[in-house]
Amino acid sequence: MSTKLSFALRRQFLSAFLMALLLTNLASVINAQKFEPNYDESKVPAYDLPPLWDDTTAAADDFAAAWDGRRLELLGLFAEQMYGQQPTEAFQVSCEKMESGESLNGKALRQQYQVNIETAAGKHSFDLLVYTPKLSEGAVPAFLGLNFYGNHTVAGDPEIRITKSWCRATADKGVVDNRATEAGRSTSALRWPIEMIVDAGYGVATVYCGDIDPDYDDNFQNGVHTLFPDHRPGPQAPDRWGTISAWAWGLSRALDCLSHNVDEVDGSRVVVIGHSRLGKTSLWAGATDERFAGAISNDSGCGGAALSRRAFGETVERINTSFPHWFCGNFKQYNRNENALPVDQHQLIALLAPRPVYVASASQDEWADPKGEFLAAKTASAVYEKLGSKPFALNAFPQPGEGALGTVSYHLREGEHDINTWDWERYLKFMQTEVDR
Ligand code: GTR
Repeated sequence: MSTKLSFALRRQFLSAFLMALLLTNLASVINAQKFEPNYDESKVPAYDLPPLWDDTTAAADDFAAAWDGRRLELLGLFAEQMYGQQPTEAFQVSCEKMESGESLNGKALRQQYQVNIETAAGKHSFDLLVYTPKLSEGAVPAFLGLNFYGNHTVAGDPEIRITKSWCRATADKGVVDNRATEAGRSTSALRWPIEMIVDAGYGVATVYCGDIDPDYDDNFQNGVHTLFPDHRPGPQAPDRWGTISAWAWGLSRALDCLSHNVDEVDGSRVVVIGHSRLGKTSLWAGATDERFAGAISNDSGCGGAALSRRAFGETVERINTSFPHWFCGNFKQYNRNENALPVDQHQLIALLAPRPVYVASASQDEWADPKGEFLAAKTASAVYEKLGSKPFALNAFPQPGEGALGTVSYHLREGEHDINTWDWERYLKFMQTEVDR
């Protein structure tokens, strides 16, 4: 081939390539522009919520016994249509103490464990960081929650092990080339008021979510998914477990360790807590694992506490597009088709009953649909009432800065999408009045 001809070909190839690139970019710009969140209450579509229970359950002499059956049915639907099925294959968990020491001027005991999970396919480990009050007699109730950027971000103790897992690139969390560094230490401490929790007499334990399953779409080739290659194999399996389900399953393995290996924590009084995507996870963990004594969902929004059918702020289509790995393939059928969903999030909250549950929103966090979160909690409370709890204390959506404690608790913090001391003060009261009694 002459040099001239090959040059022309290359030029042709280059312009075709550039055109393709332009079109792809254009498509994603159009896609991104196409989504206009609805923040207008009058434009919320008409909807009927799927019932908490059916007529047979309602007519049963023993509601609690009938609810057990209905609960399993709903749990199955959520697993199949939304979060994906967790594996049922055998696995082993071991919990190795890696480090311990005093913290907070001797007020707290810090412990670090490596939780190892083994199956025929291999081994996967993650770090569990635990703080408990130093002077407490016996085992204490504790909060367990995932964190976004590594255990070393929640407190300043230089002994906290730095994760080697992939981290989302965020400069102010000290992440360099998707890896955590020393610079990230204590950068999320405002979200984890450890001293306040320990002073109240409780423990707090955390795991980096990315140590369980990295938060990006890779067709589930990493994290705990790799331990179960035969479980819904192939990315096309419509009920393959998504990342939220994997995180929730990891929280259960952390609970295995807290219950069996950490003497300072009372495994029967561990409340699972999470903010935002990790709040979606805390609800699903509490639903799938009845050993959790309660659950707290902070600003969890779409796919968490907010009713999908309201399509207010973030919608099913939007979340499935931005985060295709969070839910299972089946959930994509409900993009712009929420009314076809056989479940909605009030039923997810009801799966916690009769265990205490706390749903919290923030007044400026419209993307997460505070009112949809409130309505889901209020609606779910009917199951709690049937099972013997006092009625939900709020008749109407509260003003910013207000809320009410109960077996189903709710508050609307004034401010943005976040979790802060104001939220935690209420979670501590919830722990005192609803769990530690
Ligand atoms: C957003 C997402 C929300 C929420 C949030 C978070 O981008 O749309 O559903 O999960 O992230 O986790 O911070």
